[in-house]
Amino acid sequence: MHSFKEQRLYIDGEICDASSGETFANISPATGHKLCDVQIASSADVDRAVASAKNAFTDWSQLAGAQRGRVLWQAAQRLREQTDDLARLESLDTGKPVTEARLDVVGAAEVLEYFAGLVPAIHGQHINLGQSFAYTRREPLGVCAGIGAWNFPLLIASWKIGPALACGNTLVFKPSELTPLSTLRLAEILTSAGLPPGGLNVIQGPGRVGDSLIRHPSVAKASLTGSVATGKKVLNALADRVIPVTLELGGKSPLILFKDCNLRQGVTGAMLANFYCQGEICSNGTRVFVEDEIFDAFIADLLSRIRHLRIGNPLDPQTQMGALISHAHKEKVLKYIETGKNEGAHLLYGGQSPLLDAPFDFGFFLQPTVFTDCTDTMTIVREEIFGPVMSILRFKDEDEVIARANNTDFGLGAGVFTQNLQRAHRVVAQLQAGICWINNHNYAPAEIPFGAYKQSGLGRENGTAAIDHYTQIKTVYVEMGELADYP
Ligand code: TXE
Repeated sequence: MHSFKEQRLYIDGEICDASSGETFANISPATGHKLCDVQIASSADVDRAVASAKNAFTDWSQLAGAQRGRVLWQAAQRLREQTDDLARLESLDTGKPVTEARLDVVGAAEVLEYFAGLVPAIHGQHINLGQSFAYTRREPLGVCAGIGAWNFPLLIASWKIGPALACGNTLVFKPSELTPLSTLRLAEILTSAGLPPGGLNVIQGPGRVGDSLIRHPSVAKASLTGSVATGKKVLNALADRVIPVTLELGGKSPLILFKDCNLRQGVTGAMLANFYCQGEICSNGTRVFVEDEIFDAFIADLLSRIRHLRIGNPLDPQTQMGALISHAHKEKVLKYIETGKNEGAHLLYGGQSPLLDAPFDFGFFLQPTVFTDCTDTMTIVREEIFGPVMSILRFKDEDEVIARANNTDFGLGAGVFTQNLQRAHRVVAQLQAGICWINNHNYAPAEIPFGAYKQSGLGRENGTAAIDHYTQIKTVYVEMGELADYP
């Protein structure tokens, strides 16, 4: 059985004790056993973390961009060197398959490399006004607060830490209380790569710790990945001080398979969009719209492949589906499955805990689950489940499916599978989603902006768009003529 020593906070370039005297238990999703206790930050610890980041900001923000880039690049190389170790840690903490966790570590390194390369290109504009002129300076914001979710702890942290540090900000980060481990390691790596003490501080604890962090008067920006409900609370909390915010929230994304798609690819896309990471992905295509003519063939291919998904020990490189994050979350997903049945959807596959040997018999595993005979008004079709539950819906024509796909308050992702080039672009142009995929789903490399329409979020992460959200523009007007006498 795996266990770790009690985990602490990371402030001012070193691991340190919290002053609250309180801890919480960090549970292994795969076995239900305790991995370790984690110290909870007190409000004095939050103060200390923010003060340290504020102190570090003065020097860090004034470094030449290329110097900041070198630190990020170095950190990325150390992440790469420690891929096996970090992937194992992330897999133990999240319950996800270690092969997927490896891709997360590499993805985090790629994000830091991307922003390392981008730093020297962060600049303002020169605006010619005839005789006079103006210019803009892109200035950092100050101390940023990052708050993470539990599905991609390391990747989510790097999506916030990479651009924030590149732009000259410093950060205090609170990982999800369900996955506290990997961000501490990332902080140590950044320090060893040359980030000055206080450049990144990590505090631990439940939502109330995140709340006191974002409300701290010295915090200049907040970035949250989490549920829509928490996003609304964060927006409200920041309204008083009118500070900028980036929100990556939940979704109920449509994935549309037209009759002219490559069906084998479409089924692969639908499976990845529902069962990768046990279905715990905000942009998952959980409303799978299949055109009438290919419906039966789609179901046949899906059923022939779904039974081969290997569920079990997340540390086994053969495993393709691990455990859900917690007992409470699994119960929530099971409740949705019951609701689906009660509201008249047909449970085509799964819906139960797989039979696994000890020690995984106490883990939070769930079979991949598929519903057919779904309607747009059913709870399982409207609400985000955040588990391996696919709802399949039939459609007859393009206009109909676009209207149905858009009929939701969420607006994070959307996928379209078709081999008709004009149809693909015509349809995505009408979909109300921040990120659309043609003949793929969920792929999000560092180079492309990721974010949402409607209630799924605000702002963009990654791509050059992220720079806009971690800098503020100062306009400087320069008078080159003489002011006329007044009065
Ligand atoms: O999220 P929470 P949870 C969605 C998904 C999932 C649901 C619940 O629908 O079922 O969220 O997951 C911190 N002020 N996503 O419970 O509660 C909290 O401590 C400041 C989508 O983990 O929103 C944690 O660090 N911070 C998501 C983080 O916010 C607060 C991935 C997220 O917690 C806070 C994961 C407060 N008032 C879940 N309350 C995605 N978009 O990928 C909580 N927190």
